[in-house]
Amino acid sequence: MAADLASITVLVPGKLHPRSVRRIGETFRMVQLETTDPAKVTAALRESVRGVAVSPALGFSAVGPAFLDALPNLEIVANFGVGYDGVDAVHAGKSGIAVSNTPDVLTEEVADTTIGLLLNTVRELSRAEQYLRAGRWASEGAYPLTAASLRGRKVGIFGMGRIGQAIARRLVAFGLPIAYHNRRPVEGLGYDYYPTLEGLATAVDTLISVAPGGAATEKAVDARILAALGANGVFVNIGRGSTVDEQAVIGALANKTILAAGLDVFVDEPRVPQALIDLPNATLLPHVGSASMATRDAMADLVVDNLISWFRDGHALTPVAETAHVKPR
Ligand code: 8YV
Repeated sequence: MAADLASITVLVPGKLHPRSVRRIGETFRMVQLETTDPAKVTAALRESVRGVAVSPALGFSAVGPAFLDALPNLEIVANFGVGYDGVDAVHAGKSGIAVSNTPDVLTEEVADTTIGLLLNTVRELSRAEQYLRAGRWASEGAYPLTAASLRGRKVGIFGMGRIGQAIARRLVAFGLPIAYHNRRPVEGLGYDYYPTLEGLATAVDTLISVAPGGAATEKAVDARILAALGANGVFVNIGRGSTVDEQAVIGALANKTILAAGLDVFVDEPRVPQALIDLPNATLLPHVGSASMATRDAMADLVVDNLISWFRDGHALTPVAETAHVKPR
């Protein structure tokens, strides 16, 4: 018997990609709420909500235990984004609630952006363009030679998942040696594995963090790691701001403990510390890793396709590991 999707209530708390909102509205009974504050959950929502679609970004309060507990008939939380640190997936898993994310569809885009950010950081492309636009090429002559080059660098990748591997593939084509740190070595991968982040940082001069957020990686890149990277060190973060001690990065850039940093993610987005903005050796992007129209459309579709697959076919398309055991009620 075909599931009557139009009778299933899906709650959208906060802002979500318009394509997801449109498709959820066309497919399900959609209810929108401004926050994930459990106090805003009415008795009617408590009774009816079976799905949630959420994009916990831009200062949006997270999907925490109290919100999940406020929805006793909730079966699935479809998260917009491969990173799902904004959703308490462990609590969801224990409560019999599935969580899905949006892997694969953004992998190559984020890897492309990472290479752009790395090149920009090392060869100062943004600053060189600003120099031209300010008329300084004509008035002062050629832009100064850059202290750094990509040539001869050894790259360490922190977080060798799908995106980390896509970055590594690109850098191999650039002729650079790759090493990595992960909780475990990735089977079948030929790059040098370091069981500690400090060991990796000591062995390389270019560290790219693609690590997911969450308690296990909180402030993993700290003053010690940056010191291990050394004076020729370049640090790039495309993963999550929470994986870095941001004050330590500011200090390391200001004191020249490392040469430069390229950051797409920050601790308290969209707020970026003025001290970071003031540093000429920091290249800063406003979390644009996956932010092309095509890739965001694909992510928006995967959010909705996970909901449809759950309620129609009895499984999520891309469930997260913590809730892989959860089955429909
Ligand atoms: C998005 C991301 O910026 O997928 C992720 O984990 O960080 C990005 O692709 C974010 O999820 C959208 O708000």
